Amino acid sequence: MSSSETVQDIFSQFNVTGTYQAARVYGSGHINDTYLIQTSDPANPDYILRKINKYVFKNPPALLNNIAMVTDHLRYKKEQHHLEDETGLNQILKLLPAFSGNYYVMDKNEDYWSLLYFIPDSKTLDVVENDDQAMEGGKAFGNFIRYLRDFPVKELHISIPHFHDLEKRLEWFDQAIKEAPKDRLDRAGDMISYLEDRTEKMTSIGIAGRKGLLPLRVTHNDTKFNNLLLNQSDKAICILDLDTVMPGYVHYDYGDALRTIANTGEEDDKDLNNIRFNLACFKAFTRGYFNRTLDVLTEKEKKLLPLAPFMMTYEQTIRFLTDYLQGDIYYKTDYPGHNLQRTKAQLTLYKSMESAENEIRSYIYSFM
Ligand code: ADP
Ligand code: GN1
Ligand code: MG
Repeated sequence: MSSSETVQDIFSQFNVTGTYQAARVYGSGHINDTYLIQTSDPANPDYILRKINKYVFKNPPALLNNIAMVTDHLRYKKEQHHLEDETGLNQILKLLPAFSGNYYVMDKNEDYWSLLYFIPDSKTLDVVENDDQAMEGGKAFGNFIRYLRDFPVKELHISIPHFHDLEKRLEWFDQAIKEAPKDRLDRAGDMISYLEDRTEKMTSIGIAGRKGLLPLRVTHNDTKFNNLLLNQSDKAICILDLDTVMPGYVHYDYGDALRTIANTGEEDDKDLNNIRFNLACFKAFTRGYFNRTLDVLTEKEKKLLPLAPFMMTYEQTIRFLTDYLQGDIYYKTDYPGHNLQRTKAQLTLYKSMESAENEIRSYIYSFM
């Protein structure tokens, strides 16, 4: 946004009801800039205005078209099957048009902005508080897979190439290691060799996919818990942050959700002692997920599910460490060394998963 252009100016270019009253920065996302726009008359809705990060998303209009197609499909399913009370589908995000007719406004800096209704009386949580919330997460993200299983997946634009392509991410990681300044490399210490020792196992899902052994589905690809809106009674009412909806494997969504939902600590916890893999939340999430997907998934998909939380936590560790080695160019950070702390926290979670590996596998397989 140029200095002369304000959030209010951007908002005024959308064709919606309500008079602008105030704006404030909202949420704890790491990529985009999110604002809550309050309107003056309580009879009118409030709005969420989002500036899409153009360094991360190279083609925002195509990304918004993905969101429009996927949300239209979910709305159609909801009406056709009377799914008003279905977990996660109580509300479906609705992109709002600008006066131009587009689902975006482009500012003078060529940044793209999109607008949604703000869903009132709701909350998002960075850390799960109890098993019931974890189960809601499982049902909601399971329903996402369920009700998009007949969507023509090839019509989706690839918003971020190689997003969950771990083999490619490992190449970028190697490159970052070669080019990193010595002080940053030293601080990564023995984490690098720990990660390198596990590449073969961690890339096996991606390789099975590449061989055509797994169906490409419409996946959310960013199923962390704060991308799920809960109401005040802890019911999951809306799946948020659809920017990364792309073709993918179910393991991305199942695994990435557990990365936050089954973590007793914060994603970037400063006290690593707070971090453990939470088996009770893992089980509750898995029960909810299977409740909505067991009849949808193939045998091969199910067989590989126990690896998914490992793969996604491992991938996130690699991503945070790559960003640290590259000088913090991708994720928003709150302090120097934030990405290093995130790396340590994710690796701690990964190690805790390793000590629960047998229980993870036997619980998942007990449903088959
Ligand atoms: P980011 O890509 O930066 O993570 P999100 O779309 O996840 O952006 O939005 C950030 C936060 O804003 C969410 O975690 C949630 O708390 C809040 N939020 C986003 N959309 C809505 C909405 N339509 N209604 C209410 N809160 C929302
Ligand atoms: C980012 O936008 P946000 O905060 O929901 C990232 C995810 C990471 C996550 C880690 C487009 O998600 O892939 O898993 O941070 N989104 C993108 O917290 O890179
Ligand atoms: Mg988000």
